[in-house]
Amino acid sequence: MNSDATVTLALSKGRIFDETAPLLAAAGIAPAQNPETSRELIIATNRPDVRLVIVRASDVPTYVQYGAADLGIAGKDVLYEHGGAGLYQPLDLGIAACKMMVAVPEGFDYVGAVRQGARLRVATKYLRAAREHFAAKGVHVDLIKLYGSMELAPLAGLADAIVDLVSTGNTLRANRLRAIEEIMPVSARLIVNQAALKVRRALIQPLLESFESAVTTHA
Ligand code: PRT
Ligand code: MG
Repeated sequence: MNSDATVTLALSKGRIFDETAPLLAAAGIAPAQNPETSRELIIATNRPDVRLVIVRASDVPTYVQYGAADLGIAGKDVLYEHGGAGLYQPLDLGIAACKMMVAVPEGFDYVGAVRQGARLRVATKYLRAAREHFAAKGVHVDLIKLYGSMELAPLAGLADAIVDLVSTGNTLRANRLRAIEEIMPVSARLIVNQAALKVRRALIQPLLESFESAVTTHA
């Protein structure tokens, strides 16, 4: 864990940072640099006791789990795959909202294939959520792990179906896919290292409270 006088918050660039910025402002935290344009990965703030570390979205829970960051902001999709060990999840921030869904090509008879007990090939970066979803429904699947552009997999003949996040639905439509089942609603959560919360409660607790009131007033 880092020094007792500083709190480190792990964030990813892009939509998480964009949608967190108003919550940081409401908590009186102003980043010294814009992580979207800066090459620095550790970003100071106007508050000497708060700094940001900029990491890949899927790495946020890992930084917080091991105490390299005290707090972090991560999507429920990412937290579900991580498993949540060592993490306290006190607050749904309600930002970066979308749904994790199963999608298939427009012409694909998913219901018919399932009824016949076909073994479906499903491409996804969300192996755990997908495995549990299909197991609960008794659908036989071979999961294919991808790291990006799941939408391409059915078009290129790699898979029959995908599990991916959907917000506007534009990406699915542009690739002639349709969403057929919702796996879970997704939004970003505040996560806290359990040990850090005990050791640095005096610093962390007020931050939790200002995030909480920022969320309630923005909601
Ligand atoms: O980009 P990188 O591989 O580093 O990581 P990442 O893609 O996980 O990060 P980022 O910044 O893209 O997403 C961070 C978090 O935002 C995710 O973990 C989700 O919790 C949340 N989020 C909310 C989304 C979306 N909405 C979303 N629509 N993440 C991704 N998408 C993608 C989706 O995968 C699909 O490709 O947007 C596309 C669909 O969008 P629509 O609007 O066309 O439906
Ligand atoms: Mg991305």
